Amino acid sequence: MGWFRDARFGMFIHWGLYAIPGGVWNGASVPGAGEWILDGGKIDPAAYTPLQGQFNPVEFDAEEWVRIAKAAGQRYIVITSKHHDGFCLWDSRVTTFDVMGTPFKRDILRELATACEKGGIRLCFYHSIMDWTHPDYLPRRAWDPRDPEDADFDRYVGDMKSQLRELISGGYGRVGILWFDGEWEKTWTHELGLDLAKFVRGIDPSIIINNRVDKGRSGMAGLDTDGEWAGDYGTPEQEVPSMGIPGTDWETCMTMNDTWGWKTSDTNWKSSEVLVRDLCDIASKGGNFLLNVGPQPDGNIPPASVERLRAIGDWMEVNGDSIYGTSASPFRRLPFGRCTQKALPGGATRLYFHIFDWPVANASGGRTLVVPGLESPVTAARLLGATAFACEATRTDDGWSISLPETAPDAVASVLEVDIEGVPDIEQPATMPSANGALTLGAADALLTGHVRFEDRCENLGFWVSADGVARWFVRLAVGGRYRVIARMAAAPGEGGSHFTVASAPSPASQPSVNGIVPECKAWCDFVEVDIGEIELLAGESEIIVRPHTIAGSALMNLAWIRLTPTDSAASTPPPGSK
Ligand code: FHN
Repeated sequence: MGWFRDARFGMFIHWGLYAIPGGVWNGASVPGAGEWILDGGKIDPAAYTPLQGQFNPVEFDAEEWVRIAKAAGQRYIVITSKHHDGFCLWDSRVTTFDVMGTPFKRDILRELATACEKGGIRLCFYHSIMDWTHPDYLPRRAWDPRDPEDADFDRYVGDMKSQLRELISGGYGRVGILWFDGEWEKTWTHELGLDLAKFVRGIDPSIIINNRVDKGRSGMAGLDTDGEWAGDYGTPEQEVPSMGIPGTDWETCMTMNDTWGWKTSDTNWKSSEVLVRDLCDIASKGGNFLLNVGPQPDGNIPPASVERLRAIGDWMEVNGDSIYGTSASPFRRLPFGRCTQKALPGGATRLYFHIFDWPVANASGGRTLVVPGLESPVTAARLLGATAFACEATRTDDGWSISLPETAPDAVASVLEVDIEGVPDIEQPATMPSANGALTLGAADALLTGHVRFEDRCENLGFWVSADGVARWFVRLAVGGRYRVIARMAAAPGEGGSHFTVASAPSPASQPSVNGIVPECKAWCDFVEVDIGEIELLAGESEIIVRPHTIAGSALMNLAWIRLTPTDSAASTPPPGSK
């Protein structure tokens, strides 16, 4: 996984026959992503496959694509060798439904492999297990008039293996990743996934295989559910995990608009500012960013995509060291942006702070960045991309404060490089009791994993649609004791009745958790405060963890805050392990 972790940033390419209709069929716009038009338009495969006779991307230039990717700072390319429609972008001996059967008659993947080899970019292949046109794939689309009795799924798997062998050993260079997809249908099983991974490894043990070869993926969150699954890394799609996942390799794949394959009507482009910050956010959590382009039927990458990639490349030109070869932030959270880190020779560490919010002027008119909780001695600080400015680092009670110039070198994300002695020693932020001893755990301070997110609308945790959604806070107490738990929450009419637990860890002997029931309110933001019982907390640092027990409606609840108020029976509970 070494090159994968170093690369951090890749280009996803979704290209095939679906680029020709571009989301329109028989004059009507077809809902859904461009590459799903056969499905979205309920098109008879026999009416779709003739698109092969129209595929003639005369402006395709593999070297231009590689130049665009390199200029963006992308270090690998994952291209659809075959998407769900079954059309093959290379000269396959297994089928005539390939690029050699088109007016274009050129092996696109071979040209791209040559250009990648020349340009020093790793070439990887996305390969769909699901195949809507192959005569032996099952299940067929419901509207497909062909008789499924004629299909032989084992024969389909054999064909897929033959095509993978063509791609791995057929002169397309050293394949970096096999990016499987379309593993979700019932005909694809865990056993077949294990077998396919073993087959690939048997040809080239160095190929990285994503987790979609098997059945372990937890939906669009992309990471594996518990269990032994094949695949080297997780694949969150169109989302970034709320927190880093120590010990897990993962890669977020994302479109720049809403479609993977070209769709003429999709102009909902993310800004380059959002994409740069997504890159920083993903790297700060130890992940890779696979950013997609959907080339047009003429072979050009859409200008709107090229424009964004150029902007990202300009940023990477100056700040790429803060992304490539870095690992996840040692900080639970930072108020001003993100952080990545790199080990330096001799045991020191280089921290890269991505500053999204430039500090406002302090009383003396200067600007300082306070890095909360950093205990390690700072030996040097340097602002990337800035004209000569000597950053001064000063130790404070709250961590380190580092002087900065009035103007940020980059309005989107300025990078401050800070060298420290040894490995990072951080006193992580934790909620402390207020004057009356209460602990208020607000939605904005929660550390989130799974399907739950912070919503600006009512400053709440929401979209809590799955039992894997967990919110946690860290609290620090001088003495332990018992606390009354009040939750400020809401659920729309008909959405009440869900159950959740509030637990502390480490768990004291008595009362480590309490259960709550979500009330039905007038709306998702019509909050009520509910006393859900008592919990005991130990002295020292504890985690307060809120997780669903049963979700009665479409979502657990909207949660504004949890408040822990000392009860009269507060008893001083010594910290764990103390005498
Ligand atoms: O159905 C595909 C979709 O077309 C696209 O290829 C994405 C990219 O990861 N994967 C599947 C949807 O999850």
